[in-house]
Amino acid sequence: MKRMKLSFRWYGEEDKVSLAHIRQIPGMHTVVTAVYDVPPGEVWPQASINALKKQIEENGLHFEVVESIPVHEDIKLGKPKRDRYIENYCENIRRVAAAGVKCICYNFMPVFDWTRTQLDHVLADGSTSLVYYQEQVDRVNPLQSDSDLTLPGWDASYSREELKQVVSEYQSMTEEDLWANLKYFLERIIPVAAQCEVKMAIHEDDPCWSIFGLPRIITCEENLDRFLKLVDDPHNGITLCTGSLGCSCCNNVAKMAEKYAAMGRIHFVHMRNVKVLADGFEERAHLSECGSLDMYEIMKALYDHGFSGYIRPDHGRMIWGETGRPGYGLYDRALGATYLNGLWEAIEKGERKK
Ligand SMILES: [Mn+2]
Repeated sequence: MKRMKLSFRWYGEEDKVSLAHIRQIPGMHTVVTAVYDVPPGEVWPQASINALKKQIEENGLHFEVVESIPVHEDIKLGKPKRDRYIENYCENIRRVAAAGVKCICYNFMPVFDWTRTQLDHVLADGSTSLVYYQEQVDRVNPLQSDSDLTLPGWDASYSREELKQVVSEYQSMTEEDLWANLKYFLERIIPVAAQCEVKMAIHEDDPCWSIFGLPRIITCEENLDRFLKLVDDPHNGITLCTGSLGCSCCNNVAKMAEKYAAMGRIHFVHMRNVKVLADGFEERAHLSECGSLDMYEIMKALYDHGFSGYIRPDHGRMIWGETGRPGYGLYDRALGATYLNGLWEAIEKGERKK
């Protein structure tokens, strides 16, 4: 019987959420983590990878998914040094594969990873969540160094001047340039992933539209179709992030789940719900009625098309007085995990009775 493998993101020793707690979530299979103390573009020490594996396995869990191996900006920009960084990337694939990793999540967003305008917006029930209001984003100009506005989630590893520098390097780059650089990267890493039997799973851009004039391409069905054809190999797949795609009402996430699961190209799923607003979105509890996404329809699509990859509850709210890394507390994500288990069991048993 094909079955999803439930997973949970963990930020290592620094994480306030412990492996001892994660293992108590019913049905938990895999811990999703990474080596976080090596700068992007460099090779991860095998000892660090093996230490993660050991700790996770000592807690009765598996270490089969890495999120993320970051892609150096020089690769996205197509700069001369990219070949060296791509070779390091390939070496990281080999090293995590040697430790038993089966799936690697990564993204190809210029400069900024996920972007939000507030990380502790108070919802009606007193919980807090991450929100994105376009009108606030539009007031920020990363090229203006005297601007005192910053957004949470911005990479603290850049100083304001460095940020200005790297953003300006993208100013002359078109979406087509970014596609070409992505293709160049995939053509070199996918054969290595295939050899190591590792599934590469690109994460969609979050939110799935251009911000600050930077090109963004992993945003919609048309572009995901194009992405999968760049290197048409089952090892070149996607992380279906329901919240990243679902914050645009142009994306029909259940339809995309159905299509790409049927193609065998969804290797990892991030399940979270968002409430789409006229001018942005708010992250909400996982339950369908709390947001704009029909979580049942998405799970049903995955089930119907034989999904047997990894799935994890994505960002959760902060509830019950918990403090910690925004989006990555224990309680609401554990509720999300239990909800995913419930959906799957109900769908599976309902289908068996037919
Ligand atoms: Mn995600």
